[in-house]
Amino acid sequence: SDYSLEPPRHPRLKINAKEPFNAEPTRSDLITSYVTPVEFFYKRNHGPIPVVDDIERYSVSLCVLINNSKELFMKDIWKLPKYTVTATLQCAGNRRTAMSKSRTVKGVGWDIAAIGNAVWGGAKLADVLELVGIPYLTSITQSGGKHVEFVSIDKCKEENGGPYKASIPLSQATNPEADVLLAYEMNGEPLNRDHGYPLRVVVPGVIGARSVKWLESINIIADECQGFFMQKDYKMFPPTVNWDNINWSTRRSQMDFPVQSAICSLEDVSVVKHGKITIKGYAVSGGGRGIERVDVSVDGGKTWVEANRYQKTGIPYIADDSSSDRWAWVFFEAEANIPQRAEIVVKAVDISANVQPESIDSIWNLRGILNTSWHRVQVRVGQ
Ligand code: MTE
Ligand code: MO
Repeated sequence: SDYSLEPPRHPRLKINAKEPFNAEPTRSDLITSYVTPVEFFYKRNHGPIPVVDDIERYSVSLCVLINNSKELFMKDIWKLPKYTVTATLQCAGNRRTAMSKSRTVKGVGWDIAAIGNAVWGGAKLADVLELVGIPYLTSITQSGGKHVEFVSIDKCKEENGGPYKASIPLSQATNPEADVLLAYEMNGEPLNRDHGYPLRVVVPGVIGARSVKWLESINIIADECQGFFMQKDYKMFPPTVNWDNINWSTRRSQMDFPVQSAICSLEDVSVVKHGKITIKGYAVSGGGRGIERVDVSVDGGKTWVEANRYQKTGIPYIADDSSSDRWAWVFFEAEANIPQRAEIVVKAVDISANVQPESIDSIWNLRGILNTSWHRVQVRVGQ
């Protein structure tokens, strides 16, 4: 593996691991805009960033049956109707550092910014599959295909030097409403190398791990992808499971992410001026479930007030409204007078009335994924 050809990155990113490169923006950089600037979008890699320098020759092989594959060039993909989908990508490991403070977990440490919201541009996977004879809303092909596997051109050590890969159900891939994209643009610009140039998958509402970057091939297969990141990682275990008694096959590959929120206008411990403070952050849920409510407490969770929610500045957010972005986070904002010292807490509720769990211990798991416990910060009034 070779890290001599890594792209340039913004100096203000916080580097959690250098090789492979894993970095997140500061809390305040994360909430400066609803659409996360590419330079402040978290970067989560498992190997060196591949170099694709001949875009004319680059192609993705689409394999419907063994011995029946079609090469798709960028010009073929550019010809399909172009969609833009505003979708939040969140790593399952977001907020892992806090979980590891409760009990040690394995994995790259992340604060609360392994998440970002972008306007992805590209072709719908459902349209690409239609090109090769798989109609919309197919859950099983004639030859028994039920999953769509995405294989990358990168190389990672977890796959013993092989490529990163993942799969999603065929029913989701062929559902145009699921908005699964083969994206070539991010925020109106061609994807950059860190985020999957020239072509990546974006699976809205699902943990970031399934949005495979730097596509090499797409395969219709009978069973779920057997790669490391589907079978030996990114699964949610109960708190009793440890590295001696783990049985990976007993659990599902995580797909949708649960309801999440975090305060970004304050650090874990902050000193603030006397008077009113503004509490700001993000809330999002998986599976296209909108955010119904965001509750903020300034007394450690004894009493709560409801925060204002918005996507576009100035317009109150209403879940499921035709003007809201279904796959995207909401920003929340609340003002509060705080006593000398306070523990500020946030929790969100999605449209299915799913709520975030109060404690980390109740959801602790050995890989430290899906830490969606109430987010707490401490403030003290100073000068
Ligand atoms: N795709 C490839 N090929 N290699 C990777 O290491 N990481 C995955 C996913 N797709 C990964 C990948 C994970 S775990 C996440 S969270 C997202 O990409 C991160 O996407 P980003 O770096 O564009 O934010
Ligand atoms: Mo991830």
